[in-house]
Amino acid sequence: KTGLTRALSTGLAGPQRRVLREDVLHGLTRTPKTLPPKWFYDARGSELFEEITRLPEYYPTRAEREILVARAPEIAAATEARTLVELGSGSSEKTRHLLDALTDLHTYVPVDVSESALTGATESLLAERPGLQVHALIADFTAGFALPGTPEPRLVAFLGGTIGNLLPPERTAFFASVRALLVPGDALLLGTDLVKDESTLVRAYDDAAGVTAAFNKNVLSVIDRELGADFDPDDFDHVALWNAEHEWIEMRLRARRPLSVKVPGLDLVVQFEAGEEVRTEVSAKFRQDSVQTELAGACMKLTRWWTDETGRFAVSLARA
Ligand code: AVJ
Repeated sequence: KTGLTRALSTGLAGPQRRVLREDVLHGLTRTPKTLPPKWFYDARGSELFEEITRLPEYYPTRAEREILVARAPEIAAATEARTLVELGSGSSEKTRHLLDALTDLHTYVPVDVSESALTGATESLLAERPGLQVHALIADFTAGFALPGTPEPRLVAFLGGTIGNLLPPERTAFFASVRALLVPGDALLLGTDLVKDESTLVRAYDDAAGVTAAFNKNVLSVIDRELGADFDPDDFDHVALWNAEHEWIEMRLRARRPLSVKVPGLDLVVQFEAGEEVRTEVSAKFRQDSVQTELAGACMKLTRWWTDETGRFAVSLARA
């Protein structure tokens, strides 16, 4: 039996819709305009992301999988985890390598904002691992959250490089709330994409097949559906660029012409000048010293650092 808190539905439930309204109102009335990346992931957006992970240009998923396959036994030996909490679990595909290696595992807690991704992942896991307790949580872990009481030691995994989608102050708050979940013996397993040459990075976020462009524009469809807006995704171009100062990739949507977009759910009309951009995502890239410094800032110690063969991506283990 899973802990899914409510049945499947196509739209957002009350509290989530309220947060979307606040995010869109705040983001589209400021200069420059922004939208938070978490709203990419409705059912369609989650599918598009899965498609991105199979693109030749998008290396992070394969690089991280290589690390997990090679290091899962070491991770299991180092943590002896009885509970695995996975933040932003998505389809939980990469988690299988961990689950297979964690022989003492009693409970798996996938946490995600995407209900559709959670439901699918949970159902297939229950079939594969009978006896494993699964408590799926639909939650925005960037907002801070509590965990069900589960056996220790616990391993909190935050993989995929999703930490890079948080802005620096959000990362600080996130690491503090993770630290607050950990008791002695627990650990954090963190996946981070690494700084590398600009063209490799930009191609990973601007693929030839246009899947990332469709993923980026999907946030407009979410706002259309949930808030009754009349965004036409064809009015925008997908932009991916490397911000060398902050060492992050930015995705933006650039208006092709002057636009006036109605958002009835917010009683709002949003004006765009031709060429005006909305920043929809940052994806920060890290170095070993920046990871270590950020963990230390939240009173955690980096205890292991693994990269793939070519040094594109890292998985870290940290302790309270
Ligand atoms: C896996 C969520 C971190 O930032 O690389 C993929 C999301 N955005 N292509 C990333 C994403 C554009 C992805 N995360």
